[in-house]
Amino acid sequence: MMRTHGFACLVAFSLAVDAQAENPIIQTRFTADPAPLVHDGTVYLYTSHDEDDARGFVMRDWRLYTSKDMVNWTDHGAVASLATFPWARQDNDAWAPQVVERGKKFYLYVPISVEGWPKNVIAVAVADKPEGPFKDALGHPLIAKASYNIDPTVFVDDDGQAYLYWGNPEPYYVKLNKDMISYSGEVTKAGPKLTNYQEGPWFYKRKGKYYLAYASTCCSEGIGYAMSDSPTGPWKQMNPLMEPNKASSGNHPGIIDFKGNSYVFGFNYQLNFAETPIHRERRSVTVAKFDYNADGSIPTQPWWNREGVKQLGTLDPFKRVEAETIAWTTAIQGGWDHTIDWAPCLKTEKDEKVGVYVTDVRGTCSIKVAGVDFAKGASSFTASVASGSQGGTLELHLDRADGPLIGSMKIANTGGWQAWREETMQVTGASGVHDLFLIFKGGRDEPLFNVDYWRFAKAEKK
Ligand code: FUB
Repeated sequence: MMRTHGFACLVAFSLAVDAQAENPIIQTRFTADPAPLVHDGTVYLYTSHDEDDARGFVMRDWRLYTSKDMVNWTDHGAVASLATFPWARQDNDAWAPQVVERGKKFYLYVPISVEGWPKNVIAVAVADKPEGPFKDALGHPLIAKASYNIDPTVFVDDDGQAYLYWGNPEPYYVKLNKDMISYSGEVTKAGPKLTNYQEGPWFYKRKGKYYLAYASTCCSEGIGYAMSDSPTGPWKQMNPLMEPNKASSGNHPGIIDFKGNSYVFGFNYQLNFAETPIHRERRSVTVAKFDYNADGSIPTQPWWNREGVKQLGTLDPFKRVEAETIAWTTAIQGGWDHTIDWAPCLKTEKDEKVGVYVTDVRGTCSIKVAGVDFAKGASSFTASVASGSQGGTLELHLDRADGPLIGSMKIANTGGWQAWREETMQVTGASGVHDLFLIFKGGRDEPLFNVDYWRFAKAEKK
């Protein structure tokens, strides 16, 4: 989290590298119901999405963020939406998703609703790549209407049998067929009853043991989990994985192992409460690292912290970096001595031509990219930009928003918001590993300029 600091602190701490991420990990949108998938050295984090003006649940699409280091997250925009399922209700109810991989295809399971009571169904869409686009696999629900049909989670066991669990206020399961879009046998209630089960199951296997983690003990929700020696139970309820917290009515686990570490994702309402004291369904995905006990059980974890998790490795700035790769973004209001925890100052949009880009940047606005390895040095910085306004200034600082300035350039009107062109500035003083802050400066009345991607050039060897 950005702290209040003045220039005295700037001198004292200018060499500090804060490679810690911040929780919540996405600040450009309200996100919930995290569903991480590890594929090819990358975490693909699928989320549901609370609209900016939501009071209760207002949810219309599912979004994807990726990271190789657990700290810098790249926005891939919406990978599916209610329009993917034209036979479903179109104005709301795009709830908790999960994507699993099988046979080089990626299957997205989602709860949505249809006309009439009960309204909840589970649908499946398929894609050739984890980034989508996901297409409706059936043209109708996979799991027919029932009041308990929310929050699907799918796991493919070592013997090839896939299981779909889901449900509120009790978990149900079916065995999926190999095609992943049909099932065999009856819908069955999992048991024996898990007394603290609420919703949001997350089903997986680790070291021969099966786990069913879930949002527990409504409301406030913590995270509970159960273990079993078999994929269909009987389930043994374990200690709470995370106790509920009054600051958050909801929670929703997604659990992975990645690069030798174990992580649990969930959500809190921190960004909502940065904007208003009123509780609204404007949630934000969080992450914590944890360690299993030797017997496979999980010690109770503290509530989501503000610091997030440690970065795994560094980011290479000499390759193209999407501008929507962000460890933290916030408006900087009232000058450097009055930086604040979080206020929105930019958006991301997706476009057929250039993909996702940073847009609608206003005022003084920062993007932190954590743990950037400038190696022996960088000589210049090039960004693809577009502006339909008077433009603004882009400054690059190391370590903090008010850390050493390594370069600055004015971005003028390029002829329109999609009139992209590369602009280059010389940089000095960037070598070794630093957090990089892209600082946008200009007025608040109109957007400054869009940025699609950036990269540094290596300094010539002397
Ligand atoms: O996001 C909508 C619903 O809220 C989810 O489906 C539940 O798990 C809870 O997080």
